[in-house]
Amino acid sequence: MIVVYQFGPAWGMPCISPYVSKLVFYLQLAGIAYRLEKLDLTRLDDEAPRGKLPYAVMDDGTVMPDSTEIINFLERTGRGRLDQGLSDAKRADMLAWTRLSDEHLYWSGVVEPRWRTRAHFESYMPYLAGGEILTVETRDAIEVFRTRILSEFDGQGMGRRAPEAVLAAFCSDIDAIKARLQVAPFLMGRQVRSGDAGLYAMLSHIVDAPFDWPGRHYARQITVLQDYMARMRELLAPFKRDAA
Ligand SMILES: N[C@@H](CCC(=O)N[C@@H](CS)C(=O)NCC(=O)O)C(=O)O
Repeated sequence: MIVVYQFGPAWGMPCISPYVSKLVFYLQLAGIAYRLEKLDLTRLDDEAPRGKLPYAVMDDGTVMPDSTEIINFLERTGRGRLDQGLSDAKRADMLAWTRLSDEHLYWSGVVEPRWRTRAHFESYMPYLAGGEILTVETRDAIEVFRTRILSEFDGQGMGRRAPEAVLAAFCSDIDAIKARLQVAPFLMGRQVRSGDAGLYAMLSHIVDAPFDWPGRHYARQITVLQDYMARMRELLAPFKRDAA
């Protein structure tokens, strides 16, 4: 059984991390057995191979980082078959959408509202503490982690934009996703594929997580997105046990 390391569940999702949620959704859709293990922030650098979650311990004991790398490995080795039959061109398209979601939308749609906005960050802290009481020491450790994430935000470049420019970048990504989903029920067509696990995870972390900001309102009023999310929720409903 694959062991997936995560922070902890929240808001009806398997984890407060969209990348962990993505991997869990993929494993559920692909019918691959897994178990979740909690890892708290203070152990991240010592235990997670790249200091990030998720990472997974595979059946043979191999430790693998990165949601996309784990999914690609499972598909390549035939453990997962969600992408079976996709042409090389379709695979290339799916990779581009995955990069848009993981490497761009994440920063504008998750980090901006959750980590940069002080009031939201205060309400996020208990989740980062894994539901434990917030002691002075825990708060301090979480504040250090915030500085680290905001420095990555800055390094990526999104964090150097003014809030209005972040919102504009966010809305263009959402508009592109809307245009894509207008022509097919799932990201790559009529069938659910591995890319849907990531896209749906990112969208629910934007729409269903309780961080109220203009981007969330923008995404919430798009019917095409709502319909897509409802389709994905229905597919994932039988596995709801791992959600908070
Ligand atoms: N490319 C990685 C991204 C993972 C990632 O950034 N995870 C965040 C949680 S949402 C994290 O652990 N961040 C810690 C850090 O960046 O220091 C993946 O797809 O797994």
